[in-house]
Amino acid sequence: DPYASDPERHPVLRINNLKPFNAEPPPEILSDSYITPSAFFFKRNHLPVPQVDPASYQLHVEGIPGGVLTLSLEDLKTQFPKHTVTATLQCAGNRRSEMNSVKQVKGLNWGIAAISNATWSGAKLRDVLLAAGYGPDVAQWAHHVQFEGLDKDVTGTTYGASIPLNKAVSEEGDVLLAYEMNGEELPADHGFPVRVVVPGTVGARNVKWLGRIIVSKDESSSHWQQNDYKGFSPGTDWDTVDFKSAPAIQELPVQSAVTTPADGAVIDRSAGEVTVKGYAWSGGGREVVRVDVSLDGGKTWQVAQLRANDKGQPPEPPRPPGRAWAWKLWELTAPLPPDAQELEIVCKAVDNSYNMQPDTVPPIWNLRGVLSNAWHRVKVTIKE
Ligand code: MTE
Ligand code: MO
Repeated sequence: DPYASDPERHPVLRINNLKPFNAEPPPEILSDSYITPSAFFFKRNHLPVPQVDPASYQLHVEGIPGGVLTLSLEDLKTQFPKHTVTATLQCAGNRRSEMNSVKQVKGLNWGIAAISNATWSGAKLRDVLLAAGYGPDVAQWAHHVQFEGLDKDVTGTTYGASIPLNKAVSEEGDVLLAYEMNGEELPADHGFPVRVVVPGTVGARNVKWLGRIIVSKDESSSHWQQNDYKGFSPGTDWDTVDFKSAPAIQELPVQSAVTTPADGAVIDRSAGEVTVKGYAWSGGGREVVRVDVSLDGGKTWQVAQLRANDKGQPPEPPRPPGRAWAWKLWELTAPLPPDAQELEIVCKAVDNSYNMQPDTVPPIWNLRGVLSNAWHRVKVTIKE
């Protein structure tokens, strides 16, 4: 069993698939803390977790004329300045179950918690590429930076993905070769000893157990870059889909969801009020500037309070424009409407480009169930 050496996991995680391991925390845990503890951070593995010996680990940087740069873990830690970035990771399939309930899609049936927030520390990819000889001459012909994981399928094929070169080399891109998560060495499930963290970019490009970096003219030729993680029209089905016709997902659209109360919860009338909590985030470093909450299915709205810190901790320092990589948690406490027996709680977020979430799923439905970001709706009943 290639999965026999997979690490232990926290029992509270909701398992979507055991081998490979895919799991998300109960939603209310996400809004309990701004920084998601690593044990509760969602886990999305396509393959068995590789066992990597940190003492003999090597990272190869290829594709730049002049040769291959090979770094040990020690080299990565000592030859480059250490940077720390707080960044939210979201799987392209987060909230896929809501698409599934409109019409069947292919993929893991994620709820609303295939998203989490952590602090990541490591070397900047930019610094490593410069050390490998990256310069304006390379920018003439190179367009992408590919990443290969050390996790392999039975045929020996590794997990792989790529990002645009601009994102990788930009001073403002904040792409890390991370060896720490939340102040400790990376857990096995999250890519020990080194993973790429591409802030603002879909989870799939944040390659774990990083083995090779390749500066290239072309995107990664991996299955996950070419024939997966792409968006299509609601009218496209498996007979007509042409994966070459759509770009690989990189930045994700604006997103939010209600983490508590849970769908189907019962609230006592005597409580007099209801507190609604959730998360909101947008891709590409776009900052969430507002979250609107409705208790009546979207007829009337109130503005939620946003928070970018853990209670008792100082708030995250304001991010330069375009570099808001981390989510906002939000909260709204409102009196229970006197006549209602039932509430349909809805949330929607707005980012600083004034992008907003679509109100329903059908117009954004797609056969792979990715990019699911319609208004999130939760029904609760009021007990007299
Ligand atoms: N990297 C490798 N090497 N293998 C993988 O299976 N899964 C990707 C990405 N990086 C994956 C990977 C996907 S689809 C997601 S959503 C994120 O890792 C999940 O990161 P996490 O498990 O740390 O939450
Ligand atoms: Mo993912």
